Amino acid sequence: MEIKKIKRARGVLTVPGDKSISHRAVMLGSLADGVTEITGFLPGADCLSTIDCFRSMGVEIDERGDRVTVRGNGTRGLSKPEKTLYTGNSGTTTRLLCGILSAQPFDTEITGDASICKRPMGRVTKPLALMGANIENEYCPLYIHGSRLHGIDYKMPVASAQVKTAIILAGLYAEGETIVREIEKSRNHTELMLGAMGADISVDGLDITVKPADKLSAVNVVVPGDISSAAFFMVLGSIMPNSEITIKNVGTNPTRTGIIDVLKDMGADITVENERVSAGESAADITVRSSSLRAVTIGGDIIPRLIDELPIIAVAAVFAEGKTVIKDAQELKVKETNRIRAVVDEFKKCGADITETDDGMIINGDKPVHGADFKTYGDHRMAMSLTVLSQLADGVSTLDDETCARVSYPSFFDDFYSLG
Ligand code: SPQ
Repeated sequence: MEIKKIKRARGVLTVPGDKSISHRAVMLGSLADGVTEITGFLPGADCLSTIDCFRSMGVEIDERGDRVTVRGNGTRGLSKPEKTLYTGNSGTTTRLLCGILSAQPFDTEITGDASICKRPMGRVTKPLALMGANIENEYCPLYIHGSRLHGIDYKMPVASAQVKTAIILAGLYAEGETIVREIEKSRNHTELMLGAMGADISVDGLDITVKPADKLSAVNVVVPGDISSAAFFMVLGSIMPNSEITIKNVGTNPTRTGIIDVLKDMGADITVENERVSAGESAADITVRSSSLRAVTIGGDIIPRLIDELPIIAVAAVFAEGKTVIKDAQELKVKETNRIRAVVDEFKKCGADITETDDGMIINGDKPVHGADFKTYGDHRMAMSLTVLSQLADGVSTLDDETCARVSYPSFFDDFYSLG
């Protein structure tokens, strides 16, 4: 597909619901007693995979675009699926399911697409095995034999919300208390939602303690817009001359707002207004106007707060004056594709001065860049980052496969072209 150029980037947008919160609302709603009404749900391919998996286990879920009703079966009410659970492209679905399924009184199989089959699952199966879980394989397909679990005290080797959440979910079923100790704070949507549903969960700095739960109480979930989707427009609006983009109702949970901090450090003109909080999740309207960006160094404990935004932050760095260093981001290698290698290889095609490092990349910005024929590697965040890069580069660019954007942002191209 050729990326058509928009003449300006001005307007007001609402991005679709937060992917991480949408997954958790379906999963925890399925395990709760009562009816969970979800508004602002993300009807992207990944969250639809989560719905399919829970339907296969007997949960009644009515999906009407961004409104979803989940009639929970209770913590002990899932039934054995008739066939292998298919998680598509979704790491979140696959890893979080491992935590829940390892404690069920039945066996299950999980698999996903070619990308999922290459993503490491040992990071969840190993701590779950310490709890007594019996999961065959460290890559999909996974064979999960339902087992009796016991609590553990686990220090996480990586900063990962998916690993943390898989252990917490297993902890709901385990005998005794489960403690997860993070090395850096990762997104905390699970902790907030479980707390709202009445689970006995407490957080002390980087340590989370969860006790077994016989019952979770359904709550209605209002999902804010996904800051990871808003990020594409925050970067576009910062760089394109004469831009002014307002993105309404964006989730601003502090475990997710690293992109705002970094863009502000780069000199971006960003305002965050009308902040409000619902069930512990904050949301606000974000306005971004054109500015001149300067290079920064990004590393350390901010990385988990912006891990999914690093490809679009790399686009910002291409147009920023000076040398941007992204470090401590080796987790990017195990996403939908190796996002360090993919960003470096693709950005080089348009003339960007970018070098791969062991744990990130170095970008010498503010050099002329031209259009190119880009590959997305079937990765939604690559497709959308390359679209913004194509818009800002001189000349014509194409993407080999833009359809993967629907994993997290089905209306991305409509919203993008609506600005021009
Ligand atoms: O679900 P999936 O495929 O892992 O999606 C990604 C993404 O870019 O959308 C990562 F590839 O987001 C993860 C994120 O990187 C979603 C997530 C979550 O909802 O818990 C946590 C992060 O992953 P991790 O490995 O750091 O826990």
